[in-house]
Amino acid sequence: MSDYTLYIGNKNYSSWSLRPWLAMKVADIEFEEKLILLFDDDWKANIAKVSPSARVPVLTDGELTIWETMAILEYLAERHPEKGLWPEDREARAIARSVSNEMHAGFNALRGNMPMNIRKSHPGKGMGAGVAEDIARVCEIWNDCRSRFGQGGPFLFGKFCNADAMFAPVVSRLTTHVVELDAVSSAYRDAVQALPEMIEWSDAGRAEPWSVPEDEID
Ligand SMILES: N[C@@H](CCC(=O)N[C@@H](CS)C(=O)NCC(=O)O)C(=O)O
Repeated sequence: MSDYTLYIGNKNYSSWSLRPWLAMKVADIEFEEKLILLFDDDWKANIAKVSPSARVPVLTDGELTIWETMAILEYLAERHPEKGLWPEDREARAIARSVSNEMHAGFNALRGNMPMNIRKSHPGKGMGAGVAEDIARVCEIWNDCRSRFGQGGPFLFGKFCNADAMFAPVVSRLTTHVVELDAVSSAYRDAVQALPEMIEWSDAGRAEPWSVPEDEID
């Protein structure tokens, strides 16, 4: 029986929650999942009980509480070295951490203008100021990682790792907004979307009954 509990937000919208959830599922790390509904009447009270930052995701390991997505992914990689959550090769691992942290810290135009909304299709919407530049940089990262490190599989560093978990919500946003991508980037997007665990999350998101006005752009 696992000691892990992962607190997540609504699957249709919660891009940050998707990241550790997907990493744990693909790595086959057992955990209990608890949903905290985003922005409903009890949101603030419920989140305050589990999250020091009042945000999801939060991972608990017994008595230990870990928040912030990168900290959770680093903790999992440290606790489960055999799962390959970071690439084995030192240089590849350094670049995987670089692109993951770049994702974590940036791409504000893309994130603000194209919120994750799995059940919707918004072709042509969301191209606000700075979005094209953010998408170009995402595609540059994907092309660079695929050509330098992607020989062993369809993901950024070949085999699925934390860097793919970090970019999974971007894949979802670009799908919702039907953004045209170069050949390498669209093949990578399709590989992420074809993961059974990504399909499981997306199906669950589509089936959720809740609509969150804060995360809707129309
Ligand atoms: N820097 C945080 C961001 C987490 C975050 O913003 N989560 C959103 C849900 S996807 C949230 O909890 N929003 C609630 C709020 O902003 O009050 C992380 O890396 O985990």
